[in-house]
Amino acid sequence: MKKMTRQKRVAAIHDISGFGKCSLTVALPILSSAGIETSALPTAVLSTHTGGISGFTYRDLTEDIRPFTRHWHSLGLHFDAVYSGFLGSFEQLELVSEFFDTFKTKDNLIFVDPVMADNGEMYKIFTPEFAKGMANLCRKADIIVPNITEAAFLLGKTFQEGPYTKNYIEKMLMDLTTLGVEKVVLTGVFFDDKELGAATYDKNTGAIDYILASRIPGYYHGTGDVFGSALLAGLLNGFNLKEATRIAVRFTTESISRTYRAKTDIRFGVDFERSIPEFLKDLKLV
Ligand code: PXL
Repeated sequence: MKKMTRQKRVAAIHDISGFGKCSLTVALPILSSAGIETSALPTAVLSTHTGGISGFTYRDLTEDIRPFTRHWHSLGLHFDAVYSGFLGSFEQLELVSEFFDTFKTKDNLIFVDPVMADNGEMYKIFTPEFAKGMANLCRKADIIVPNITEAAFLLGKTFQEGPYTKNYIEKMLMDLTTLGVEKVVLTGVFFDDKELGAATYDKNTGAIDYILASRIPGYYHGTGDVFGSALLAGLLNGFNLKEATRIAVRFTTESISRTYRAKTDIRFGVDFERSIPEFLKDLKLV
């Protein structure tokens, strides 16, 4: 058991997709289970996510973002981290940037997952122009967690299919820090067809680390959000970048592996819920 410390608080800025396990329906339970108070700023309400499911509803909440920001500011709230994910428009990027300006402090963490693309393609609601706006938002972050496709779009480069070389990944990590961020965690890294995982770079220490795990076949929806939420939970529980990434890779891989064995529809998200007990052990919370 860890000794009692002040409870950490996160502002999570994502959409809420009712079904399909991603964004807020993933961030809230994962961060809460790790003992972190999580305030939610929903950017849109959808019946499901947009990844391979048609007919979803989409209620945009752009108009509510500034009033949320002002109200929370008027309450004098402090956040140990601000975690942004899926944002639906340029206007939302602008408003979230304002949120960062309002709540940034000397020692809190602005954590941006530049959700917009995977497998070499932008998600269908985004244009390549959107990547420029997202790159601007990343400039305000302390840590960003793109997958390789998102990293290519952020850098204005053509997506390259894997397997990758260490040179390629390390150049990408360095290039991403030219956006002004201190820490980068790149996901979807692989050097052969057996393993897949993440590469981390901390500009302050110069350390680059690879955390790979056995590859499980299939592309499972929402795993970026599972990974990002677990990584943030690790960082806020005092683990360094490499250790927190290791915990997040393990949590995500276990969740995918259980879902693979259950043969669930890959669009319906992963069974991360039943990985929580092991996750809490890894975090040394139980
Ligand atoms: O997991 C990323 C995500 C979040 N929210 C919505 C999405 C996606 C990815 O497709 O569609 C609505």
